[in-house]
Amino acid sequence: MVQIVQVVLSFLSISLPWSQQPPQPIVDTFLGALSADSPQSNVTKSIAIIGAGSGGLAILKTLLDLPEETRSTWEIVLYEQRRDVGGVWLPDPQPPHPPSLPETPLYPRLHTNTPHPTMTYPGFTFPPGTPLFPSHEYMWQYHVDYVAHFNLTRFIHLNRTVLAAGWKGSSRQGKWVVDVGRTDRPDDVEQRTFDHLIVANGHNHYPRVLHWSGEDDWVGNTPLGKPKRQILHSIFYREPEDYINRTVVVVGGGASGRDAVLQVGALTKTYQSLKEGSSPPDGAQVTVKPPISHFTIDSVVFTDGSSLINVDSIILATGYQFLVPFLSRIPKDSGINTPALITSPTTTANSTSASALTTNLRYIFPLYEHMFSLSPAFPPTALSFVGLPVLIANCPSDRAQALFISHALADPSVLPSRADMLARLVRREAVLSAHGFDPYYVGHKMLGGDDEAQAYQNALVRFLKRRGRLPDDGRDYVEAWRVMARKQSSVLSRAWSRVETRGEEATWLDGVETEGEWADLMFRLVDWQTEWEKEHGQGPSTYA
Ligand SMILES: Cc1cc2nc3c(=O)[nH]c(=O)nc-3n(C[C@H](O)[C@H](O)[C@H](O)COP(=O)(O)OP(=O)(O)OC[C@H]3O[C@@H](n4cnc5c(N)ncnc54)[C@H](O)[C@@H]3O)c2cc1C
Ligand SMILES: *[C@@H]1O[C@H](CO)[C@@H](O)[C@H](O)[C@H]1NC(C)=O
Ligand SMILES: *[C@@H]1O[C@H](CO)[C@@H](O)[C@H](O)[C@H]1NC(C)=O
Ligand SMILES: *[C@@H]1O[C@H](CO)[C@@H](O)[C@H](O)[C@H]1NC(C)=O
Ligand SMILES: *[C@@H]1O[C@H](CO)[C@@H](O)[C@H](O)[C@H]1NC(C)=O
Ligand SMILES: CC(=O)N[C@H]1CO[C@H](CO)[C@@H](O)[C@@H]1O
Repeated sequence: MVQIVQVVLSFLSISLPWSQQPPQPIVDTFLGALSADSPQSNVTKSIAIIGAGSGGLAILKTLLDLPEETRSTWEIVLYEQRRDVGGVWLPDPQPPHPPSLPETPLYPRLHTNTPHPTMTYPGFTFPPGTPLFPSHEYMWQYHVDYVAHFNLTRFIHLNRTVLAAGWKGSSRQGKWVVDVGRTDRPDDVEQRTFDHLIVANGHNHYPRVLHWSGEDDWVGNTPLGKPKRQILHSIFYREPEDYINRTVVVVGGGASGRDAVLQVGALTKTYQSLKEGSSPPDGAQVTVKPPISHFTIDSVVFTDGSSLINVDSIILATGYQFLVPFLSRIPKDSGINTPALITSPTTTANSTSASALTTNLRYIFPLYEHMFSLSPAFPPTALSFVGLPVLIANCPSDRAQALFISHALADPSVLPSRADMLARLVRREAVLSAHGFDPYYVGHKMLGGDDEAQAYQNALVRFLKRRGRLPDDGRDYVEAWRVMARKQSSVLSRAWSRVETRGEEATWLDGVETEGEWADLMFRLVDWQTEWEKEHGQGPSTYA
């Protein structure tokens, strides 16, 4: 019996898109024939993943990890609009031309702000010799290596944009109708149906742009002989040299704002406009200003009444918006008349009252555990999201979410009832409110920092272990060394700067290959740096 099943399965694997062998073109021709609604099809479940960044790759790999007998008749397709995998880590082919949005906010001098062993999918390390705080090229290569190592290529359809996706059916059953466009032939749109959509479209693509009164007059009034005034979001930021001879105000103190002031501040007169309670990063050559109040024709005025008349550039490091344009559009000729996602910045709906999935640009709701749609329009497993949490190490969190989603797709009964999921979400929101936070403003941010982020991932995986879906080794999902290294991230950053200053990278990295060895390296570096700082004090300026 077992043998027959295996023979049948290996036969299936020759002709189905998840076959081990075959090159992309063959996969493409089979797709048409195998669409889930074709009568000869043996596909029991069809799943479309949107996006080949950290999140999309994690869910693709994790679905494939399900037991062969569970997923052998599933069709899994990943659509990625860009020319390659890697999401934000894949550089743009050319410099941005505002106002057209670039494909990624990536800038040439980007290094990770956390040590790479903490940024990995568990069990899949960066290659030996990788600097502890690598430049972005290593991050992109890591994603490419992941795809190659786990044989993901044949599921990934590059240069394919999901243009619109609508739900045809009821709150209990139905299908997604999806329009997929080709990047190279925009008029060539294929329509497909799927049982499940998994959205991993990233959330660093739609800038949050602030506006102030008087800004247009200020921009239009460049004094004679001065560089042309500009207000640009940090998504357009590339090289600090672009700002030489300009006086710059960077608005915002998040990761993008910190990098911008460190890089631009070293070359030109730079101000950082910050909310009360924020401070500039260590080592930045900037003057702090409060938030901007408004512009006059020749000056930037701040909320404390002070103003600057010599400013040439404003960099808005003001973050990004949660948008999923293709879910807010209806597929052509589909007979569907309600978009799956309502985009409404001023909505007064809440998770209980919302009649549809809604984004207010900061928060997509109602979602169970930042993943499953609780929209009354379709079943919770019909639509899920990977990668929405903010202030979290993405790859490990994407993998924890992916485990949860995979098992829920394999067996929806693993999920609590819709009413229980909604009750849990409402409870989470109530707890935030009770602590003085507006849950509709906080959105998917892990306010509690690493503690909350790790508890979140541990809970997802523990849930699956308790229900027998994963073997229970009695350990937390987030490994003790990862917890330590996230806590000591800034000590590690100072340690690594000191290693670099001393030119000792090769010595430290020698023989470091396995996950355990990377963990050990970080423990040794923390001890080494802590010891040194006891004697010499902190700070990069004292290393030499
Ligand atoms: C400048 C910058 C620096 C960062 N630095 C760090 C860091 O140091 N440490 C850290 O932990 N995190 C960092 N991050 C966070 C980073 O975004 C995540 O680590 C992670 O890589 C995001 O992966 P993702 O898959 O969620 O999204 P993305 O990487 O954005 O991938 C989404 C993919 O979906 C595709 N897509 C979107 N819409 C469609 C569509 N309609 N059809 C087809 N494809 C579509 C996009 O083309 C993209 O490839 C940084 C982010 C930025 C922007
Ligand atoms: C995707 O498009 C790029 C051009 O933008 C092209 O070079 C590449 O070959 C295409 N890849 C696939 C798999 O179609
Ligand atoms: C990937 O495919 C190769 C060759 O088909 C195979 O040897 C290898 O075991 C596969 N790797 C994984 C992780 O499945
Ligand atoms: C900056 O200004 C100096 C002095 O006016 C000029 O020599 C130099 O070329 C300028 N540099 C750039 C990059 O514009
Ligand atoms: C959600 O909205 C409904 C309808 O406006 C309201 O009755 C309810 O109190 C709101 N719930 C919360 C938690 O604010
Ligand atoms: C390719 C393949 O295995 N096709 C099978 C699909 O399912 C029908 C019956 O459900 C079989 O007769 C086919 O052989």
